[in-house]
Amino acid sequence: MKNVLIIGATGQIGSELTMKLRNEYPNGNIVAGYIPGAEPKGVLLESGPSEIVDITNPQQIAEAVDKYNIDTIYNLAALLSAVAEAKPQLAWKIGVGGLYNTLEVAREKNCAVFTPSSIGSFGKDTPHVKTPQDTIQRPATIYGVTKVTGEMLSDYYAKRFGVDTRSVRFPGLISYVAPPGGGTTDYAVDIYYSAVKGEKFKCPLKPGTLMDMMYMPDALRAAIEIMEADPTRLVHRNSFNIASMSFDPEVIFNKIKEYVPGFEMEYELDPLRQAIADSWPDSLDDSCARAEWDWKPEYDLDAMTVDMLTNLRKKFGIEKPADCKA
Ligand code: AKB
Repeated sequence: MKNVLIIGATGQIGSELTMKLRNEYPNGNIVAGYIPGAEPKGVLLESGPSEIVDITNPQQIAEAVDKYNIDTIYNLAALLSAVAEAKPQLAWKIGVGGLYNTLEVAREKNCAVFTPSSIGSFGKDTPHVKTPQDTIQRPATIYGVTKVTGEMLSDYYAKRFGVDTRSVRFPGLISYVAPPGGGTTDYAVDIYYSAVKGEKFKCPLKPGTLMDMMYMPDALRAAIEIMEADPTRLVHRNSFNIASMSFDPEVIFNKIKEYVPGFEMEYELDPLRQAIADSWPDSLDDSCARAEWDWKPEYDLDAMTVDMLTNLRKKFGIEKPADCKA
């Protein structure tokens, strides 16, 4: 990778991935693609080039690729699961139409393409515990339908046209930098915000709802390592299970309470998010990613909790109370 276009560069993953790529590839063009209304700001704007690239507009993708001699595209444009249920047509237009536009530009201009899939690509018929790499994928959400379609279309472009498409299935991503919007796993981000602000957390999912989660630094590393992986070792491409931790609301609440003893939580269930979460795996088997490109997470729940609490306190200028350990 040298010259990289990130489509959706101001979103939850994009804003951090763009900065990491700019730090790791200082001699390349790392271009932040954004849509009007979601302009890059601050260091994201100042540290490198940015261009309006609406994924539903193939000409804008092609022009950015030509202008910066792009060799790799990170396609991060998507509506997350709960929002996608409210706008299924738009979710398809961005998730599948946008991917098609990206793959066509990549085919014509010889770019590699990363498109994240998700634990949302699985459904209720999938084995839920240690979900295998290759298994049943019959999701009931439009988000999942776009992700499975994306995995298949990306594999098709690799086999049929030789486009270097690669992907990982992200679990719920947790970060203190950009807030997520409209996901089913987002409670696991919001809970940390409540803990540092001294608020009682209203949990939208019931106890026992297990899902895979990952701290953002591991997710960013995965997105770069899969694109740098030796292609001769890859048996799979679209898309690899990756995992680092699996927990339910009680487990993350009790972990935070170890550091913030006065923290409180109550349940206020969101039926849509609960139904989606119930259809998703409890935990993924990521042994193929470990074997084919040496994937290995660095953060567990404890290390992530300390880092989240410390950085959110810094972000909001909140002093650590005397009874808190982080
Ligand atoms: C969501 O909850 O929609 C996402 C995901 C797991 O893909 N965070």
